[in-house]
Amino acid sequence: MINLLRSLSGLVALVVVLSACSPPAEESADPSSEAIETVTWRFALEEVEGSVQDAYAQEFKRRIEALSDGAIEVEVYPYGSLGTSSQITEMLQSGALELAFASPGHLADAIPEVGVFTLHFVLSDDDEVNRQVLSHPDLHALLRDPYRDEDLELLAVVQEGWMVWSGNKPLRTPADFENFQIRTMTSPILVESYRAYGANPTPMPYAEVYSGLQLGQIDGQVNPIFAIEEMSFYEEQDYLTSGRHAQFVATVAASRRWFDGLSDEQRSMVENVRDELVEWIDREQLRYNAERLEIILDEGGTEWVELTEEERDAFRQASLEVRDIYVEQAGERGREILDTLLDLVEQHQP
Ligand code: 6CS
Repeated sequence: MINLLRSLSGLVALVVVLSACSPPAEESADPSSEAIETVTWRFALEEVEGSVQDAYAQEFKRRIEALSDGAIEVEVYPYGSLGTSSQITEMLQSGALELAFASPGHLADAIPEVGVFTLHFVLSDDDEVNRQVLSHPDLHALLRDPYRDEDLELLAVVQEGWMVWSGNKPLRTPADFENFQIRTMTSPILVESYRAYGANPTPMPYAEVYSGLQLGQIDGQVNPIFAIEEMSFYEEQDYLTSGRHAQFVATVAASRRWFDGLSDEQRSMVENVRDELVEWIDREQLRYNAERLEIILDEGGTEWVELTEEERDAFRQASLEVRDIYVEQAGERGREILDTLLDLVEQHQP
């Protein structure tokens, strides 16, 4: 953790290094071979090595490098090597990076419309339905302009697992959240979701959560299981409560200028790999979350609490008013995105 913070404080130096990087095209140094043009695509993560985002980026890298016969090299930058989620997004917008994960929980600061993915009880309880909905072209078509308005190109929307609340008590009812200081990601709409339960939401960057728990600055936090394990949050908490209130949804975005400058062949390569990875990453995230829960429970000291349907319903009712706040923040485009998302979920239910 200390290393992570230290790396974050080195951000300025790294930005300088990245912006001073040679322009993407390089010539092969081998004079005997025909000059092969190679380009480097930089892909930044909001999660550490071994995470779901890392699995995605490593597989993207493997497939792009193989398909391009080595003409394209993908460099993956895990969380800690560049900066916070918001700083990574700024680097993508300015073209200092080509590709990055951008989670709505942070990105909705810049693109309020994408805050739809932070609303509670909007998606299906069924992972397969959610996968189909989140990759649906109708949804992507509506999100495209909000991303492009911010100099980004939306490539993929990925579910990384059910959000789980951690704390030193079980969180079975909205009353249990009364004055509970819960760390949230930084977007304003997420804060509203927890205000609706009576909690005291405290937005902060991912890198500060562990020390926040350790120092008692926050009572709990919310994340998918794989993240709670790999960031060691569970070590500081006695209970994990699963209300299946929302998936952790991330988006993969590209620099708009870079994407527009790709050749037709490169663009279809990116889009084909993106499409192939929809099912691949969903299988991986399910496996990651199941395995990491076992690790946490085997270690002892953390109790797993699953809400009943009746308990979930109390949260569902309390969450509904936040949809109106979302529409106030995201406007007409937001309303259309929310209605489309709800319709798609309905249509895909088995
Ligand atoms: O809680 C967060 O801030 C982060 N959680 C995950 C699982 N991924 C990235 C995000 O920044």
